[in-house]
Amino acid sequence: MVIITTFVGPAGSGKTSLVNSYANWLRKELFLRIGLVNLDPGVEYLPYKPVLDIREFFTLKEIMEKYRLGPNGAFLKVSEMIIDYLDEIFSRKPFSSIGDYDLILIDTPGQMEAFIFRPSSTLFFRELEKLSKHIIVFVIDASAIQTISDAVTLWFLGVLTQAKTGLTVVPVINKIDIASNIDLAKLIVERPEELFNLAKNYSSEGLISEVVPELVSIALKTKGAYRPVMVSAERGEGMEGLHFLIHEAFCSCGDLT
Ligand SMILES: Nc1nc2c(ncn2[C@@H]2O[C@H](COP(=O)(O)OP(=O)(O)OP(=O)(O)O)[C@@H](O)[C@H]2O)c(=O)[nH]1
Ligand SMILES: [Mg+2]
Repeated sequence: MVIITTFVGPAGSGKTSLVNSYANWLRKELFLRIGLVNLDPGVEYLPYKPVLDIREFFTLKEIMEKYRLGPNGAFLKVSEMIIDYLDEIFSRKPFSSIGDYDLILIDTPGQMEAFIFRPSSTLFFRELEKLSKHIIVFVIDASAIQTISDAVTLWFLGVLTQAKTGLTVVPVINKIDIASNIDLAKLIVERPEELFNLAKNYSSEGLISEVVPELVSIALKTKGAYRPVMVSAERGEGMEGLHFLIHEAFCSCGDLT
């Protein structure tokens, strides 16, 4: 059964770089057949060659010009247009011939809220589910984590993604080569329970010191028993761990036969 993995995460977290590094690793080390899909109409440069590229249908620039929108408005329009193009998208490779692939990796638009937290992702993922089991890798930028609230809020975005999609969502820490606070970033995937105690003693004033521990306790309830994975997409490090994680998550949300 083909493994379908969608890479989601805040703008610039390294989704595109990770799709590229992971695909290269899978081809080189495991000789697997990989189908790459780019759903980001705003990307100018792609380091990989997609089988399906949303820019064949429209680009962000075209939408901005046609509808006289700024980049964020255009991303919202893109969300609607992905729904309009669903039949077209799913009639193309790799989706039209998934038996030709071992893994399909999907790179998503930079503005995650304009896709994941809109109705379009529900409809898109519903179509994907008809083809195979599907999991989400939530990419967290280690260089964006300096404080406990940075760590907790980024982790929580992944939890919200799980709540919105109902899919298995596994967090992966990227950019470990330039992490600001590597120990804090590590806690998210290694020992998130410890974040609760840290958050309770968080010295920040007011509401935030009450809210952060609450967020941690909610996030802990959704935590799966997955291996901790930290990668550097830039250096191609940690790809084996990422592969085992995806395999494990896939097996636990469906069988591999
Ligand atoms: N140092 C370092 N830089 C990275 C790593 N992964 C990505 N980057 C850099 O981070 C920037 C954003 O990377 P992308 O792969 O485009 O991130 P993205 O999430 O696809 O970005 P959007 O699609 O625009 O949201 C680029 O300059 C990358 O070179 C990493 O592991 N280490
Ligand atoms: Mg990208």
